[in-house]
Amino acid sequence: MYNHQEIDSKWQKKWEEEKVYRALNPEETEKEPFYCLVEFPFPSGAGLHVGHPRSYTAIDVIARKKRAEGKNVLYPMGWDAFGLPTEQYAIKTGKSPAEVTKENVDNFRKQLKSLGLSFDWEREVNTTDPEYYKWTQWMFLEFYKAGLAYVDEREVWWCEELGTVLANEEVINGKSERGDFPCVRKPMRQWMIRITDYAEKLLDGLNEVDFLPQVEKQQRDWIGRSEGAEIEFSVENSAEKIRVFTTRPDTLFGVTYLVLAPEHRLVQSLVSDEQKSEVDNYLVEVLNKDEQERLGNEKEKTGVFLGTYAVNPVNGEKVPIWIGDYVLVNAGTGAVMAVPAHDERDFEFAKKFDLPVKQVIESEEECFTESGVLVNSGEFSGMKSEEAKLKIVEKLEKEEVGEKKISYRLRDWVFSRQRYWGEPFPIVWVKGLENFDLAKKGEIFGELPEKPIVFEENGESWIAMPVREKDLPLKLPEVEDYAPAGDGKSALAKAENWVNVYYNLESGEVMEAKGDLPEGWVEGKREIDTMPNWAGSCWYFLRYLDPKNEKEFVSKEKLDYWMPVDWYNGGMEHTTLHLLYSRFWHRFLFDRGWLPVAEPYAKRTSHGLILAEGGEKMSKSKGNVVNPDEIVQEFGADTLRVYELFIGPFSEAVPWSNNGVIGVRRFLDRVLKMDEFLSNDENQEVLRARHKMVKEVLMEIDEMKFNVAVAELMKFVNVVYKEKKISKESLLEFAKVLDFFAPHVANELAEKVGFGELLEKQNLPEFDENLVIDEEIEIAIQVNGKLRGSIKVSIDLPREEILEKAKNEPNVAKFIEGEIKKEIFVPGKLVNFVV
Ligand code: ANZ
Repeated sequence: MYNHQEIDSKWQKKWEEEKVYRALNPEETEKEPFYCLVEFPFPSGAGLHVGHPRSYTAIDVIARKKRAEGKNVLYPMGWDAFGLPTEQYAIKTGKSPAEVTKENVDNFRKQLKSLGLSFDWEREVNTTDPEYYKWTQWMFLEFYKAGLAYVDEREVWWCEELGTVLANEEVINGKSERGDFPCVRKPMRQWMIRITDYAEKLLDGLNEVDFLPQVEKQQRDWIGRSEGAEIEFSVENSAEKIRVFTTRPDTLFGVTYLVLAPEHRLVQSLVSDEQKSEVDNYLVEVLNKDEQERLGNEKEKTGVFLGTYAVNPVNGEKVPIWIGDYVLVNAGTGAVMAVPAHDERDFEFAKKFDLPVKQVIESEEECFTESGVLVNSGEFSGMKSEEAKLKIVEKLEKEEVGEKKISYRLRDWVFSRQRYWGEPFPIVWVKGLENFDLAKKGEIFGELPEKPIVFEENGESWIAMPVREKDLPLKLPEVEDYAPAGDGKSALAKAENWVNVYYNLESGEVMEAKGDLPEGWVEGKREIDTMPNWAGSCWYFLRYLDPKNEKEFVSKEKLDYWMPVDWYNGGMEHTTLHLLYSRFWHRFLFDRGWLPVAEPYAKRTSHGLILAEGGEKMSKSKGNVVNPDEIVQEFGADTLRVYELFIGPFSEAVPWSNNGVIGVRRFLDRVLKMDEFLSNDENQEVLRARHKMVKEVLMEIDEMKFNVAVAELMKFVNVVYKEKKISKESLLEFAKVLDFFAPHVANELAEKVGFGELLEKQNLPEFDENLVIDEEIEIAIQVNGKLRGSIKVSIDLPREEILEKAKNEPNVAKFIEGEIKKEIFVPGKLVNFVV
């Protein structure tokens, strides 16, 4: 048993002394850059979780291999440290969130350092550092100037009892997680960012990058582009018009009713007197559900008749108008034309409320949702859907009751939080615009939004003015108590000296509102919402390039050298939000001329979760969380590292196993005793096994098959133990590969046989193709006795796998499409399929 504590700290100290993981700046090197990135963690009070190192060790292997290939590797780490849990902890304990964050970060850093990960710690960033969020604020002002930031009323969860706004994850089935009090949806003024303007660019960008297929698909689905039409229905005995969005204008003749979202702005003006009380009752019930509850697929659809009728523009037919919870106010136009014969949601609704079903696409089925040939559709009957879509929309366009339309599922980004622990908006709301000389604004502030951002409250109108760039960062003020101020406002509202200011419209200067309002100044209030913690994580990978730059968020030279990120690994749970937001943010800054490339990440991969022993999710409440510190304490860093790589296919969710951990530790103990077999002459079996191992492992690293790579290392060690002989050269070549996975043990082993340098400074081990191939044989493949191809396989490949490979050989596959009657296998020579 080796002494892991001694060995771990010994090598960690050497790496630090020799700065082997330091990424060189472009002016210091001729080497090509390689930028690999993992999602930086939120430094929670609970410390590191065994899930974190799965991604970190995997990309550490990649980083180490790339260094050995001669690349200048950047592998950085930092902290995404704003957020709710820290604020809540601060509220409970009375400590300031900044203090809590510092403690948590120190702990996380110590934990990560104990794993021997090859991060360049000189580039650490922290989103809560004012020198960092200064630039987040500066970037927000870019959105503001470009007209992509605006304010709007949006619904948030509100808990009367707690007197606070709650985040989605704090509300469970309409009750507060804390205290179990009822919560309601309440509209509040929010900052919004117009990400929807970028829907097309974000889709196009996906063609330029190499993302895991399911990641790319999720991005596309989230943006949700659909082509269709907007169609206008008039309302009987009313001047109102109802616009619907549909992807199936070819089914327009099959409309038997319309459905509006309960929040649709026309509901109150369309409801008939007889239906009014029923509708109002329904609204109370449904408006307190959030989108997820309403959309749940298995959920029974609900709705009520408004008592009024609309007119189908294509045939003048009269159809009833309903409201229903399956129609979302924020999608399309918030109203649908229901075609129960060809849409399942409409069909379900029609069955439940006994509404007519009218077939307009030929089919035997009751509800047929595909394209087809039109029937019962007047002059369009007999046309195919594709043609009818064009023709019907053409007709509607001519009559000015409809038009082609592309709709997106993507919504604008709600960019405010009613929280203390976030970036303050660099915005002052000012009153007294009578004195505002609009002509001068450009001289003082540079660019301002074309349309001023105005907010009306209690009959007063406020306009959003920027804090000057030279006054950034706008720091979070200290407050006594971090609990929300009630009324939906964050604790920032309590910092009155900070909130209430005078604003100088001549110079943009801001000062505390003390004494009488001086001439030339207007009253102002600082924005008391803060940014969501997605903001800081949208651009952290840029700051790593130049973390101490005080003049720019990153220098141009550094951007030109490093960007884009070559390889970004992160959780599948971040595919739709973080990945999309950060691509958007980056693309926007690119359009503003600040960045050299449009897409930030050339490649994106994803890892699976680590589950508890029984296959459940690890969670504090179940008491099944494995603490990585304990594993490192008891077994050493390399055991944890190798175990996390060996645990299973990288992209899949896998359960933890303590036996597995012990097995890995045994393997490492065996490794450290391999010097006992040191011999002057080379054993041919070991030599061959070594070349093969090197070849396979290097390949498997690139394919992220880390578990298979570890198995290759184990296989090699078994051969050495069997032959009881290994040359110094072979042992060092093995150590170089092992260094990617278990760097402490690898360096120790190399030192034991007299190697005087760090393995981290070595080049990639080489392999001799001849020595690898020797172990392979060629197998001829016949179908019905005729030669159709051949495959190369390793000598020890089992029969089943050879047959499988043979069947998949393209030229063979086409001859064996039917049933295979017989498989003839002549070991080492040929396979014959009889079909
Ligand atoms: C009539 C129709 C007939 C439809 C048919 C489909 C099939 P995607 O592709 O997801 O964008 N829809 C439109 N707005 C909606 C809203 N606010 N809430 C819920 N559903 C809405 O879906 C577009 C289709 O979803 C639209 O096309 C509309 O139903 C419905 F045989 O219109 B369709």
